[in-house]
Amino acid sequence: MSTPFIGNQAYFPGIDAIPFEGRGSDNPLAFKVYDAGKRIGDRTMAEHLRFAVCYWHSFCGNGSDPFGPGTRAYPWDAVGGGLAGAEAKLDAAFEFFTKLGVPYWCFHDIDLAPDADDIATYERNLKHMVGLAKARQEATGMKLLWGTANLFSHPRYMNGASTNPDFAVVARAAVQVKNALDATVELGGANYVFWGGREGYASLHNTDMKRELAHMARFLTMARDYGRSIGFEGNFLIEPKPMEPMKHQYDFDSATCTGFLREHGLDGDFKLNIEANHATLSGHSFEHDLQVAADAGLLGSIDANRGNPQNGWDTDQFPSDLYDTVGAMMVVLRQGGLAPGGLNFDAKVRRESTDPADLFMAHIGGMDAFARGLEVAHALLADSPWEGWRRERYASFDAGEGKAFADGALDLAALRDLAEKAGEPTQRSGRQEQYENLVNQYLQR
Ligand code: XLS
Ligand code: NI
Ligand code: NI
Repeated sequence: MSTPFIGNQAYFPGIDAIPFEGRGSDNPLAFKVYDAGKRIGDRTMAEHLRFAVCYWHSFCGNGSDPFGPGTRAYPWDAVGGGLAGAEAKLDAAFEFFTKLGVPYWCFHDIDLAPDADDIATYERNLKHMVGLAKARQEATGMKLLWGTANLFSHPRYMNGASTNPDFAVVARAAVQVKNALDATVELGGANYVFWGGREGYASLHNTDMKRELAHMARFLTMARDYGRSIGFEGNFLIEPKPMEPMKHQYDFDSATCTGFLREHGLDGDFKLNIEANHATLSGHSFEHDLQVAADAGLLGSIDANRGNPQNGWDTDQFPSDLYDTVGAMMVVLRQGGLAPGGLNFDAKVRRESTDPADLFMAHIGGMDAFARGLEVAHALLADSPWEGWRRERYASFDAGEGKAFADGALDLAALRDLAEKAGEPTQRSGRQEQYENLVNQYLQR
């Protein structure tokens, strides 16, 4: 099997299109579960999962950490910096996307194009790279899940972007958001993401939180209005994260972001992009933050990764835990799917994983983990007693006085009188273990 690469040279020689070989295969460069065209319920796996590869970790990251420099020198890095380096990276990225067989990708403005303090140079670089990316999208059929602007790396944003106490920095942030929106529209992006990297504070001593939050809402409203004015019809997405890099970030978790969007009248245009490792950093489970977003009608997209239970930071590991993927896909299936969102691998290979092949194996594992999560969640919802058990647990609200209560047809005094008539409630088990056993039973099928 061979896949044509787009560009000047092959950056992943010796690796062809990743085939589906099934569970019996020991080939590390083959899918064991993810079979794009396999139907699960009313859709194919590819249609359910809508996988995306992220540009930043996979093609810009080099393994550096606070204690040491990068460990990886990928072949496209040898081209050097500037536009030539950016073009090589783009070729490598599209070769990777098409060999892996994912339909979507995601990027920040300055992942794709070289940054520059001079605004005209920055804009020229980005336009040039967007033109090339558009040609590669057309040649390969790849689509953009979302675009975004990096408003957290440059030192000018150290005190925040839209929440910066200095108006000059807030305005400078608009340069990048306007251009990233233009780029997203030009590339037909389905969504546009705001991750508030430094929107928060390190100390309340010097921070007027109320004022900063009002500025953030103003800025997002302006971005929404600009996006709509240039024809962007997709969802704007906020990505909750409680901390890191700031001590406290304003977009703490799903519940906090839901309240913020509703308070500022933004919930018609904005939804949430939930990242597994951010949910766990905020003290929740991945599944919990997905459910809170879904219940608010605001689950827009997912950044798929995982944290490490021993570490209190955003380790951005590739997802491999099947309980996590089953739990996530239960929420996604119950809400009828993720579109126009998708599952973006906002994940990086470990610093010690230095071969280009590791990048493939990491994504293959993540895709197989979510494909298995999809199969099991679908079977649990469609074929197992699970939903029936849950319905039965709440059945006392389906008719009679319970229904009258839920419908608002009873007052507190009437409720008291009903209790007196009924006597002490009969104890009813929650049966958590029964559900847990069912998950394991279906995982082993
Ligand atoms: C960082 C975030 C970031 C966003 C995009 O923790 O996950 O990668 O997804 O800015
Ligand atoms: Ni993250
Ligand atoms: Ni993310």
